[in-house]
Amino acid sequence: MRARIAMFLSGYSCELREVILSKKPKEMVELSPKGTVPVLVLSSGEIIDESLDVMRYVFGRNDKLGILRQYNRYQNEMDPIISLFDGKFKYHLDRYKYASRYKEIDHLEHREKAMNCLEALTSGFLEKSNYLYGNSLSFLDIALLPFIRQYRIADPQWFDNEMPFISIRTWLHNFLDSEVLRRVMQKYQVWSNESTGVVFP
Ligand SMILES: N[C@@H](CCC(=O)N[C@@H](CS)C(=O)NCC(=O)O)C(=O)O
Repeated sequence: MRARIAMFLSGYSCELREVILSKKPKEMVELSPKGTVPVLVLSSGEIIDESLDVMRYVFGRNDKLGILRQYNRYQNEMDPIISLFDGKFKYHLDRYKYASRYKEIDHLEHREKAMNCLEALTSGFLEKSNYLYGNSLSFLDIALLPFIRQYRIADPQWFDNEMPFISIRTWLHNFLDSEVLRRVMQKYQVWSNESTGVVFP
């Protein structure tokens, strides 16, 4: 989702090959053995298979919205928050979200621990705007919102009514209602080596 949002906003286009993670095509794993998405293959053959690197790359090619320029300026502030969410938040999110896979542990404890990470976001811009930096999606919003979306999906009723950080709730709902999300969440036919991908965006 990070990569798709970055492509959509930068206007960088690619051939998109939709995959099912439980049935990864061998062509994907041959190119990127770690078996995670996104995998961006450049025409030079270079592989970029970390979502943040894909974001940096596509915004580096076309930064018409100034998202990379702003990221470069505030990188010292944004990077520790991205690491917190890629690390600690994701760890607790997985254990909260996949309660059945982690039976022996209390998933509510993980909900709470993930929520403590959200507190790191409440002191800045969110109090005044629906975005983390200024008045539009920043690199940091794009990096974090897919995780917050997952966090809500685990228990929407709790997130929408009881989760205590109202500015986070408004921030997410603004994103859920956005044209950007609608465009990047379109469903595509699963790719096979007998089909061609689709042009995205
Ligand atoms: N650090 C990686 C993590 C990517 C990642 O874990 N992606 C998930 C999907 S959101 C995945 O491909 N999981 C592999 C699987 O479920 O088999 C990145 O941000 O690119």
